[in-house]
Amino acid sequence: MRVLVTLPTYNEAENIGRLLDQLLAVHPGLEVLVVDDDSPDGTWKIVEERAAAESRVHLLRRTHERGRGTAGRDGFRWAVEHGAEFVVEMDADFSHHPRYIPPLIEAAEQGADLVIGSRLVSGGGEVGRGLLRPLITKAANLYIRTVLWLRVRDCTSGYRLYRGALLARIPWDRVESRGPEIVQETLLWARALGAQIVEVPILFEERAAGQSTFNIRIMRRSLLAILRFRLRRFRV
Ligand SMILES: Nc1nc2c(ncn2[C@@H]2O[C@H](COP(=O)(O)OP(=O)(O)OP(=O)(O)O)[C@@H](O)[C@H]2O)c(=O)[nH]1
Ligand SMILES: [Mg+2]
Repeated sequence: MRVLVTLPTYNEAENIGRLLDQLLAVHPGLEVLVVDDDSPDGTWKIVEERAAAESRVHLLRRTHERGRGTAGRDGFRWAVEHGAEFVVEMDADFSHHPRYIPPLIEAAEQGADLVIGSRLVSGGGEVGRGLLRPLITKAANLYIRTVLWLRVRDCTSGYRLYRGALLARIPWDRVESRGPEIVQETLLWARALGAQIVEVPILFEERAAGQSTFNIRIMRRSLLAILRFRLRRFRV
């Protein structure tokens, strides 16, 4: 499998069908894995029907666990088991547009192990999100880069391509994040493994439809997780 796109989903029924159409059209060698936590709105059902008719669509339905972090981890493990060469993880709400997959792949073909779709490099940004959300993005990144000594500009972007060989070396049993802070934790594992990390610009758009899971409690938990990461050892 050359390119696998993993999509953690929770209540994305309004977006998932159209997103799958667009993703399958990006490249004939591209496959998609949806990791759904038994969404009450039936996202998994739409994907299940699609997977029955289309061999490039796969569903991992999790009924005993919920969380953006553990869903991401399970998607990556699936990708490693199935031997994917490149693994793109992205949000399923059209904030991460499929049009950026080709430039992500291009950067990986030039040698990068981890390619970040970045709002904070020249040409990148956020559109349709008012003044506050872009400001939160910038402040969160300033904090994370300072605490964790990271040189990456957009440490909170969840739109990324990982080389499968890099994912295979991450010790998933030691990955602790249950929530969105997994995005920072995988970055720290990648750094510990000596990965070549590059950023390519993306325009992050407001979600197309459905409800956001973002709230103050999640943000506070993520900010605290950063302090815990500072105190942890990421040696492999
Ligand atoms: N499997 C799974 N996916 C989740 C969970 N929480 C969020 N997601 C998915 O993770 C992605 C990002 O979540 P969003 O709710 O868009 O969070 P966000 O992007 O920080 O917030 P907005 O910018 O306001 O949309 C989306 O594809 C969600 O469906 C969860 O508990 N389990
Ligand atoms: Mg979103």
